[in-house]
Amino acid sequence: MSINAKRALVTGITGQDGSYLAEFLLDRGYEVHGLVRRSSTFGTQRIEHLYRDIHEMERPLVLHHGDMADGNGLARLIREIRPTEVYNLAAQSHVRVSFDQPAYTADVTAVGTLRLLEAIRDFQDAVGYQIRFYQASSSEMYGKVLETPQSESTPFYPRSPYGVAKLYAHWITINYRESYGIHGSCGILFNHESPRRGETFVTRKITRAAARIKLGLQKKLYLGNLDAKRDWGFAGDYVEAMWLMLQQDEPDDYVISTDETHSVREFSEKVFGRLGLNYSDFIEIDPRYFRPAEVELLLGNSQKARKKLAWQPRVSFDGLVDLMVDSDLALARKEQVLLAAGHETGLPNR
Ligand code: NAP
Ligand code: G4F
Repeated sequence: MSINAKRALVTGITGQDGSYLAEFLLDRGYEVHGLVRRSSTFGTQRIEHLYRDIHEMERPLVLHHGDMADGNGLARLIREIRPTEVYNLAAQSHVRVSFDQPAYTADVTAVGTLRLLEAIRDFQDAVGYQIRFYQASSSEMYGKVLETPQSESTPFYPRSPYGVAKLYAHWITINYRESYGIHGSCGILFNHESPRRGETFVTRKITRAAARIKLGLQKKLYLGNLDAKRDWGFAGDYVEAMWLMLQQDEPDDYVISTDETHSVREFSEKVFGRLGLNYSDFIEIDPRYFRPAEVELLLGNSQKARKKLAWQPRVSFDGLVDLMVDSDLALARKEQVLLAAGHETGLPNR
């Protein structure tokens, strides 16, 4: 394989961001390689449309089995693929779950990043060309915020095992940049959502439930803290920022956000309102969804990315609500048809 070809390895390609990034890179002529962990069921729904298209293309999307827990496997893949860019999106990414699985979260999200950096470092030493590396850092690292809005210079105060693991991955990327000249950039991304968002994250949980309630498929929605505030953007806009970071001559760290904040309550009100419903008639509080330590407020300051990368979000808060509600309403309609036809589970293969 030629070094001049644009060849990207994306860990976490089956996730929300991985699927949008794969689309984005394929559109720009990249050969895209994705790391997929083995599962007893199919986990590739979000990229199936891309994978189907490859038979009409010149094999630009290739999936490889691997796991962030397996350093030898990662090193072998780097040697085989010889990527020009690596996007590290793989993580145990659910904050609430990280309180139940702190050691697993640390292994995959923190040490997994170290394993990948080690593989890149060894490869670069042996072959002598530089791989550009993107680390998916998180606004969750700001936790109990020490400054509002949060920028690249705001001190970190993580509030969950996930936040702590992400902070390790963030600093080890900076350390490898400073110690070994790795071209590693960290995107400190604030929450970003889409119709492909996992259904246990709050925005998708709300849009999915509201659409089902509208069609009579569900009666109630159980949530935790409605007062938490987040800076929510659209995932499709945010993957462009990841790519822009790796096109810069010098690696650096950037906050990516909309610079607006809204509460979970406000998001719920908008979603139900758009369906002609009043959220307070359907939402009930379930203490199981509260966290041992909460991040109350996130609000980004993305001026650096806007100036240096010429990046800006295109989808507004209302636009995001519309996108997600429309998509989940269509999904609920399909579910309704399947149920009417006697399928007990509604949507077996969504
Ligand atoms: P996501 O939908 O949860 O996707 C996570 C990806 O990581 C999935 O492809 C998952 O594979 C993979 N993965 C998990 N454990 C793995 C392991 N042990 N080995 C290999 N792959 C593994 O997350 P996302 O929303 O796309 O976020 C992408 C990245 O950005 C994550 O690192 C997340 O922590 C970070 N981030 C997200 C946001 C946000 O608001 N979305 C904000 C800041 C940072 P399976 O499909 O097999 O589960
Ligand atoms: O949607 P969430 O689970 O996202 P959270 O915790 O902010 O984490 C997401 O964004 C991070 C970036 O800051 C990423 F790094 C991370 O990977 C993930 O993508 O929860 C948002 C807020 C929280 O304050 C939570 O307590 O919503 C509150 N919430 C209220 N009820 C709920 C629920 N969250 C969930 N998941 N489920 C509820 O029923």
